Amino acid sequence: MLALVMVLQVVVGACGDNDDGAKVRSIGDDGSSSASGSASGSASASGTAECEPVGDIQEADTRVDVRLDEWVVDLGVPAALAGKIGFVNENIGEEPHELVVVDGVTPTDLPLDDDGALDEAALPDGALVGEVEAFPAGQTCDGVFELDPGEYTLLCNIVETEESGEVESHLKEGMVTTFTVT
Ligand SMILES: [Cu+2]
Repeated sequence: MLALVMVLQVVVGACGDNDDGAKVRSIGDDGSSSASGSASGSASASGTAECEPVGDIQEADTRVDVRLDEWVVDLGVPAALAGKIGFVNENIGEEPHELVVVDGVTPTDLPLDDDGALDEAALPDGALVGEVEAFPAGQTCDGVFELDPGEYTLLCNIVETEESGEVESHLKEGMVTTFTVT
């Protein structure tokens, strides 16, 4: 399995070298480098960072399978009990994706910017719980968040600018869903 993952990473890395002109950004990107030290320079340069897990999935009280694809956030279960909830995010698509966790703001009430992406700064204080930042297709990247009872919105907030100048917001394309914690 490890060998397979390494092969996939090499493939992804190769794609990153062949710059197709698309740019990827994600909210909360502070430019920090991978703590694992395994991310290749080319991947970082293209904006397609390797997986940086959030928290320790081994410490999660509950695991929720999440499948990220163009253009859907597909949850294995729609709800879970409060506590440390570990989202096991599998990117089954062809592009990098991420998972942003928002507390108490429904999909239709999300503040949007001009690109149709979530305007993080316009969220109410404390609504942005956290995120698993963009990671490549074919990989699985975990994120553990301590969640109180409530209604949450999960989304991918990647925006790509094509060479043509066309802007593609993954949120606008439909990568958003709701999740209930009881
Ligand atoms: Cu996405």
